This record gives sequence, C-alpha cells and structure tokens, in this order.
Amino acid sequence: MNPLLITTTQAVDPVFKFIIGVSLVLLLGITATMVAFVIRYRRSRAPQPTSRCGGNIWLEIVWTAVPTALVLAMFYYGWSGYLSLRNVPKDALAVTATARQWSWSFTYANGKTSAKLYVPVGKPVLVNLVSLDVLHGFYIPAFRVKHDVVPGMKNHVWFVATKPGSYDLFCSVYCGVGHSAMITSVEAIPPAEFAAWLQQGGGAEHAGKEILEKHGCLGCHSLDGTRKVGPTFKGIWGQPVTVLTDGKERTITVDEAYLRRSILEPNADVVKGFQPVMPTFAGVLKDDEIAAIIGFIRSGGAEAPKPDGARLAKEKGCLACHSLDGSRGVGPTFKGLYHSRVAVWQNGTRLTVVADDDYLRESIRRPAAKIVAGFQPVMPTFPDLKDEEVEALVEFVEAIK
Ligand code: HEC
Ligand code: HEC
Ligand SMILES: [Cu+2]
Repeated sequence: MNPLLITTTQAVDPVFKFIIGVSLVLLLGITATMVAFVIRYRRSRAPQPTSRCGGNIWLEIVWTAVPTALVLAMFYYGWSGYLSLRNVPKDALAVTATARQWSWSFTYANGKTSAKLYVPVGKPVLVNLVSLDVLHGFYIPAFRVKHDVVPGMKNHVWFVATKPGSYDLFCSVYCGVGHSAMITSVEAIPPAEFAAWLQQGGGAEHAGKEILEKHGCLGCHSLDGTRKVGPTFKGIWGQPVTVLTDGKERTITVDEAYLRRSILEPNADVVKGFQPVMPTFAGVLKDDEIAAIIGFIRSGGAEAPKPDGARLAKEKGCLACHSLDGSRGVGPTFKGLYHSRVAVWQNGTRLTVVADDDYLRESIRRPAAKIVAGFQPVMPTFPDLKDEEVEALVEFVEAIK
C-alpha cells in the first residue's frame, strides 16, 4: 500500500481521540475543582463571606484564551480530517452503491453487480451513492464512513481496507419497516483474488460484449466462428495462434497478455492470414474495459450466460420483502406461491386469481396492477430488469414449493 495514503480511519480517529481527551480532562478538572470548593468553602467552615474579590484580569485572559485555542484546534483538526474524507485518491476503484427499500447492491465499472461490497485490500475505493427511493445512510463503522444517500443527489465516500476481512455495512437512516434488513458486508480480499472475482460471471461477460459493440469491434470480429475482416473471438482463449511478429512467423497461446497487446498494439503480432488493418485502442479503452473484454473472450466469447434467478432475487432485494420459508414479511412469501389461488385487489374490486406465469411476470413488471389482499402497495418497480432476468425470477419463484 502507498505509505503516503491517509486512510479514512487515520483521518477520523485522531480528531475523535483529541476531542474525547480534551473533554475528559476538562470534565475531571472541573468536577475536581467543584468538589474541592464545595468542601473547602462549606457553610460550617466559613459561615461569613470573608474575602471580597473584585476581579482578576489575568484569570480572565487565561480562561478566555485557553478554551478559544482548544476549540480552534478542534476545528482545525476536524476540518483537515473532513478534507481527507472528501478528497478521493486519484487511483481509487469506483463502485456504485445503490440503495433501495430494503437492500444494497453494488455495481462495478465492468457491469458486474453484487449484494456484498467486494474490495481489494490496500486499494482506495470510491463509492458513489445512489438511492432509488427514499433517504438511506451508507455506514461502515470499521472505516469510519457514514454518509446520507439522498434520492436525486450525487454523493460519494471513499475508504481503504488495510486488512483482509469482512466488515459490517449498515443503513444508518430509518427508511421504512424493512430498514433492519439493509445490512450487508464489505469483503476485503487480496487484489489478485479481487481481480479474478471481478472477471467471473455476474454480468462481466455481458458488459464485455456491450463494450465490444460500443467500440465497433464486432464489425470486424464475429462471436459465432465466422471469419470477417478479423478473426472470430469464438473459442480462441487458450488456443495456439500463428502470428507475424516483425515479419517472422511464430506460434503463441492466446492468453491475457496476448489479448491486451492485440488490442493496444494490433500491429505488434498480426494474425497470419489477416491484413494489419485493426486500429489501436490505446487511450480509447480504459483498463477495466480491456479487462472486461478479456473476461468475455476467456468465457468463450459466446452470448452472456442465462441469468441466475436465485442470485437476482438476492441482489435486487426481493428477499428483503419476500421470504422463502412461508413466513410473512413486508410482502407475501414465495413459498408455495406458484399455481396457488391469490386474493388480489384490482381497481377497487377484490378477485381471486391463479398465480401462473403471466401473473408472476405482471407482479414483477407492474406491481401496482394487482395488489395482494392484506398487503400494502409498497413493492417498487424494477425498470432495469431485462426480460430474461424477469423470466429467471419467475422460474426461481416457481421452484419454491
Ligand atoms: C477495422 C476492423 C477491426 C476493428 C474495428 C477491430 N479489429 Fe481486432 N483485428 C482486426 C484484424 C484484421 C485482426 C487480425 C490482424 C491482427 O492481428 O492485427 C484483428 C485481431 C484482433 C485480436 C487478435 C485475435 C486473434 O485471434 O488472435 C484481438 C484480440 C482483437 N483484434 C480485438 C479487438 C477489439 C477488442 C476490438 C474493439 C475494441 C477490435 N479488435 C476492433 C480488425 C479489427
Ligand atoms: C419493498 C418490498 C418489496 C420488494 C423489494 C419486492 N417486493 Fe414483491 N411484493 C411486495 C408486496 C408488499 C407485495 C404484495 C402487494 C402487491 O401485490 O403489490 C408483493 C407482491 C409480489 C408478488 C405477488 C405475490 C403473491 O403472493 O401474489 C410477486 C411475484 C413479487 N412481489 C415478486 C417480487 C420480486 C421478484 C421482487 C424482486 C425483483 C420483489 N417482489 C421485490 C413487496 C416487495
Ligand atoms: Cu435504508
């Protein structure tokens, strides 16, 4: 870790200790003086006022100057600590924390989302705070960060986990009946493990494909094995490839270093049988975008895998309101829901429907269309859910017997 880096803990703790220390000294000093005076000048010992003191200029200067110096010192320490909390180190890893009633989800630059905040040990992490509904509070006691998450307002915090481990992450603002469910953790893992975690599953492949589309790679490279202006990406990972390096032929294995070089210096190794027409993407693609592309090619260069309903239900916060074990939460349980008969309110009329595929789909897409009798209409909509994700959730709910 960069030894010059001040962590948020290092920014907050000295100020806290200073203020507590000064307060303790004053509390004890004042209490002791008070007790001594009460005993010494008690009525039985001095029934008549004896001295007549008109004032003491030095005493007054001291008791004005010392407290002023103390509170100014508190302000100075507090302010410089606050600046450390606001000034994010330049190389910080950016993550977006999305708060909704009643769950957290974390989105990384490559599109991967997670219900826990995974971070590499020793690297500063910038967390952008987004609320989809009401006021929440992002709170990690271990790193001394706490910040309101205000709907419609841009906000951020940052921190460094200096030791590997699992740290609690809470919502610090009462945000409705499910508030206590807004608890998750920061998982600090070694940087190499983190890089591997970031690449695997969970939307990284999908993000990789989106980047390929955005930068026009797929105009020259296919994903299905057909030859275009450039070679296909299908199944090339780990395979030998014959290239011309400075006019000399050699065979190398497609690995991370080779892919990176092919993207940044396409003319260094030109695949045999192709023209050196690929433009360089150095300075165009960010490091994490290249990592996402490599992750995508590594995963086979095929379409994104089918979304996992169980994972989605956790990440999207469905399970904060819906139980799997039959118990009643903010919403009805998923247990035994499929094909059961449900009493619902629709436009003020009570009717009974059978919970089939269409009903479940509609319940997720348009929660307000039919309200299950006996429940509040508080289920949020999930506009960012893709169709195949809704299908995965429907399948997941159906499987809870
Ligand atoms: C104008 C067409 C064109 C575009 C656009 C293009 N490439 Fe290429 N690419 C090629 C050609 C031709 C080759 C083979 C010759 C070479 O190695 O330079 C190639 C080779 C590669 C290779 C090595 C493949 C292998 O089988 O060994 C990779 C990886 C690659 N490109 C990635 C990308 C990425 C990522 C993008 C988008 C950011 C991209 N390319 C955009 C034409 C293109
Ligand atoms: C804030 C709490 C909350 C969250 C988060 C939430 N729901 Fe709901 N959900 C409810 C409530 C309350 C109802 C019952 C009232 C209604 O029908 O809108 C409900 C109803 C449903 C129903 C119909 C249940 C039945 O018994 O007929 C389904 C299916 C459903 N939700 C699925 C989901 C899925 C999938 C997610 C996650 C993508 C989700 N919900 C997220 C609160 C929530
Ligand atoms: Cu909250």
